[in-house]
Amino acid sequence: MIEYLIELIKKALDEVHAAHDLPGVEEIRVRYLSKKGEVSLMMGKLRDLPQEERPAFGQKVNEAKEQIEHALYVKKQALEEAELLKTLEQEKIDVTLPGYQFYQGSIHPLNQVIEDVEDLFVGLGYEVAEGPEVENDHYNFEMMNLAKDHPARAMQDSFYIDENTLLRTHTSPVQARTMLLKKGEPLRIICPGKVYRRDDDDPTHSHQFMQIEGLVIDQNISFANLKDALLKMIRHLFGEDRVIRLRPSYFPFTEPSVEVDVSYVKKDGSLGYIEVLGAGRVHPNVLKMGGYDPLKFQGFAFGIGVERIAILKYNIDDIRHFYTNDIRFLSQFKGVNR
Ligand code: 2NL
Repeated sequence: MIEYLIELIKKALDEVHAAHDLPGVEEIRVRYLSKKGEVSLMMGKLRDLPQEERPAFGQKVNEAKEQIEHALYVKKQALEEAELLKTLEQEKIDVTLPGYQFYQGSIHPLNQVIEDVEDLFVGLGYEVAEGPEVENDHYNFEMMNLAKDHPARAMQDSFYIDENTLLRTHTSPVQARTMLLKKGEPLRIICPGKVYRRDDDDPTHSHQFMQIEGLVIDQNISFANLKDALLKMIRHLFGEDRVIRLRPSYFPFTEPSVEVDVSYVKKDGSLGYIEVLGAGRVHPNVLKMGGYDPLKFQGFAFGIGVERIAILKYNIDDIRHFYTNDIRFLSQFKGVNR
């Protein structure tokens, strides 16, 4: 019996050794170690032995079982590792292959200008304020010192929804609303957004365009504070080598008012100026209607056309390019300013 058992172990170990895949290993395990396997059969033979030989033989059968189990375990590990190595070998990726190019959109050039100006002024302590595009006559005109029959209303003819409701002609009504919200507290805000005027569209005019207005109200605000803010904005947008020139002008909501020109170097090397925005000290009537005592508070404000800035910065020949969503135009502004 013992000889047969030793023979059985030897046969089993040889088979395990020769196995070359996992199903083969499993087949050997079933054949030797399952309930009706060869090793269990040997256990069954225990009854045929005389009483005194049984413990020793039982122990031998158990040892046989452990030897075969161990051999199967070692073989299984080796085969699994070999399989993994094979998979890794086959699935090797070529990291030098060029990747897929996904189409990437870009920030609209008008929004790039707006974000650029926001970055500057937020850094200077201003808040960004927004408001509705459909406005009341009261916020759009009355609070900006443009009474019902004011002649300057003609310059800002608009699209009316009814007698008192219109598409805003500037972002000033956002500033009017903010003044009332602040209830006499000092404020520093910029208001970017879409505005509308009744105009015939051509390369330099659009009935809808973008504006950024700025408004500062506090005590001891001088004209020098306005010049400082304007120069910072112009240099941020066009470069640190620029200077500005102020010319007297008129707006109903500021007094005094100025047009602001930015310098540029002409082809012959001489200095030229080009108009970029309007500004001024906030009119006392506007302060009063906004809830500020004009004897205690002063302020300055400016308004800048976003299209005009983008046209000058990027040398664009037709304002309508901004609105026609031609990818050939828009994709030229990828990564500008960032
Ligand atoms: C221009 C001129 C300007 C303002 C806008 C403003 C707003 C308040 C009070 C006073 Cl709440 N002024 N805004 C002031 C001066 C000029 O815009 O030509 N924009 C394109």
